[in-house]
Amino acid sequence: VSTIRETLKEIIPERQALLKQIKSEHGAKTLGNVTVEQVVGGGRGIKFMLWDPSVLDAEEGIRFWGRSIPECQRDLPTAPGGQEILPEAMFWYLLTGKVPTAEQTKQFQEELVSRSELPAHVEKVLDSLPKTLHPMTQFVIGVAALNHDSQFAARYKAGMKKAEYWEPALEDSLDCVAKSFTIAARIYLHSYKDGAANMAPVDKTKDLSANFATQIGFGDSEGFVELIRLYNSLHTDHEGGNVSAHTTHLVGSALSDPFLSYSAALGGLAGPLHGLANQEVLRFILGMQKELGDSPSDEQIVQYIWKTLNSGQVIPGYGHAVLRKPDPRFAALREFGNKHPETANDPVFRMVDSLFKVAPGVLTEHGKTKNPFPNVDAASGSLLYHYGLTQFPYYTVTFGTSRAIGALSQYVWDRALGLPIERPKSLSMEAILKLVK
Ligand code: FCX
Repeated sequence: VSTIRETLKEIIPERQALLKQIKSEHGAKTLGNVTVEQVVGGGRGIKFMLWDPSVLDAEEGIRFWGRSIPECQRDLPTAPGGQEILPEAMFWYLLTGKVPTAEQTKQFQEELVSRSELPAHVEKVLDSLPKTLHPMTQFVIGVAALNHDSQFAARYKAGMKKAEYWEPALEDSLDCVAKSFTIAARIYLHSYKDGAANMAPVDKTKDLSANFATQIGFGDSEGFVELIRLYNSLHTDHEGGNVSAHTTHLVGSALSDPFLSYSAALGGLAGPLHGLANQEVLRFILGMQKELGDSPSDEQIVQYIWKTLNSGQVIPGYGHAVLRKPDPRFAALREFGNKHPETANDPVFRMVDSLFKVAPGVLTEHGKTKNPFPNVDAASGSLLYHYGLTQFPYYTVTFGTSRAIGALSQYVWDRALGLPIERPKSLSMEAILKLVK
């Protein structure tokens, strides 16, 4: 069985040659003009960054190395007896563009799980934080503290050659993903239970999701474990321009190690317009349930949405900077909810479904958002809530364990391809006026 290192060693020269060819044959060609509106409008649509593991189409949604979500669900390995993609298999796939065999998946899973224990200093730092500190802030701190043992930082200091960068970048990235699951579990026990002193030790025969579920006390629920596998596979990557992926790429371009790069990304994921939206969705749905009861009529939901919009708030879980159709990640989570009898009849999940029926119409009539459809955050929280993970300020942490997989896959490629430090041009208003005169 070839390992992840051997597989990458084989592919990297091919991709390096492809990039060289693209640069030499097409380097001077243009990919489009940049308008003033784009510069002052968050860079929408500017083709700016190289990002291999996934590409987002506005109509169709995300494709991972060319495969849609249903195609990944068809082709990627699951846990024995399970139905959902294993995040470990997704990680291999995002790193290499190749579907891992069952053997490779098993070996890779074992390697990741064996890396998932935390250094004592990280446990100490996490356990010393105020329990009331937002779980995402704890996550930022925990991941940054892993930098203490960064192989990339140590080897850079010792004078490593540029051609070798990807190797310790890979080692650190595997550590960062594996340990993020354990950090996440520790944060949960610290914030919402009696602390992490008695946290279950890692079971090396199980996958990252099953270990995480056991550590936070939900290991007996096969439905929950499968949800965590699906959740962690779906949130991995959404091309490079979103705040968390782009931050990893940007900070990494200064040759900051994977831990520092991903810790910075988690700060962006913690924003309400990005990953924190899944927490906001649950707050919104529970507020609606409290006011309207378990089975409100469509008309009542429409009125509730208007009330929210008229008070100047956004409808969390709806809209997207790139997508113009319902998010296929939402569709996959909704399908999960509908296919399991226990979730299908859950009042909070049903509420998500009822909202989906009417919200696009209201948002269209409201006329502001360019995309009135649900994004990934619209359904995910209600499923976690069903299984008893009811502390919704925690939800973005589960997004964060997953996003590490995609963002750090590209981090490894950034180093393998020798991409330079990122430094786009900014302009003052006066400079813009001078240029457009
Ligand atoms: N409810 C109400 N108004 C909305 C809206 C929504 N769900 N989505 C967009 N709008 C508004 C914007 O606030 C903006 O208003 P303004 O002109 O007064 O500033 C206008 O519509 C145009 O915005 P638009 O171009 O459609 O969207 P952007 O690219 O600027 O922003 C996000 C995209 C996702 C930030 C936006 O749709 C939003 O705020 N949605 C709610 C929060 C959310 O669900 N975020 C998660 C997104 C994602 F899936 C993730 O990263 O996790």
